[in-house]
Amino acid sequence: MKILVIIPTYNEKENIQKLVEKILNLNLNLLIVDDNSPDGTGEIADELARMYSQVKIIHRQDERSEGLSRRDGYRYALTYDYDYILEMDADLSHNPEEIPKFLQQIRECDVVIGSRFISGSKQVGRSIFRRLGSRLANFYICKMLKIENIRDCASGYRCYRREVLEKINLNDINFTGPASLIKLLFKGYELGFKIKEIPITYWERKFGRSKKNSPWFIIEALWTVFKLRFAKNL
Ligand SMILES: Nc1nc2c(ncn2[C@@H]2O[C@H](COP(=O)(O)OP(=O)(O)OP(=O)(O)O)[C@@H](O)[C@H]2O)c(=O)[nH]1
Ligand SMILES: [Mg+2]
Repeated sequence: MKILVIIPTYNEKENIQKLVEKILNLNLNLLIVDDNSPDGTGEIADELARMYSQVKIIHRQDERSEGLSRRDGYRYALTYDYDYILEMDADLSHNPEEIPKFLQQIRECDVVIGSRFISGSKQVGRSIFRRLGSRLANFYICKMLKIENIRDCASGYRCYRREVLEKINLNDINFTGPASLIKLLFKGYELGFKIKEIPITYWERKFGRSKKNSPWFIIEALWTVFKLRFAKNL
C-alpha cells in the first residue's frame, strides 16, 4: 500500500520543517509543491529532500496557484503509482498526528474528509468571526451542491483512493484557490464515490501569513459553486 502526502506551500518557512519531521515520524512519503516562495520555503524543502529520501519536491514556475499546485501533486501521485493520496496544509493547521485516522477510514470508503464541523471536531485559536464565516460558506456549498452528509466541503485535509483521481478529469480542476477542492469533491460525489467525514482539530496558524486575505478566493469559490449547481458540463 503506497501512500503519498501532498503539501502545497507558499511562504511557509517557519512551518515546513516541523511539519515534514512529524510526517516522517509516521514513516510516510511526502511531496511538497512549492510555488517559488520568495521567503525561501523551496530551499528549505530542497535541504529536507537531500536529508530524507521520502521527501520529494516540485518547484512550480508558472503563475502562483494553490489549486494548480494540488493538481500537480495529484498527477505526480498517479504517475508514481501511489494507492492513497492524502493532502494537508503546510501551516500546521492540520495536525499530522491525525493522519493514521484517515488511513484507517480510507479502507472503507473512497474519500475521507477531515471536518471542522461535526461532532468531535474542534477549532483552536480561531476567532468567532472566522469560524462563523467558514461555517456559513460551507453550509452554502454543501446545500447548493446537494452533497449529503458532508459539512466541510472545502476542507484541505483529505485522503483519496487513487481511483478517484484517475476517474475525475483533472484538466477540469483548474481554479486558483479552494474552488478546486470543492469541485474535486463534487465530481467525486457525482461519480458515486463513497465519501466519509471524520472530525479533526483545526489549529489557527501561528507562524506566517494566510494567503486567503484576498476576497477573490471567496468570490471564485462561491461563483464556482453556483455554476456547478446550475450550469451543465462545468
Ligand atoms: N503552492 C502553493 N501553495 C499555496 C498557495 N497559497 C496557499 N498555499 C498553501 O496552501 C495551504 C493553505 O493556505 P492558507 O494560506 O493556510 O489558507 P487557509 O488555511 O485557507 O487560510 P488560513 O486559515 O488563514 O490559514 C498552505 O499550505 C499554503 O502554504 C499558492 O499560491 N501556491
Ligand atoms: Mg491555513
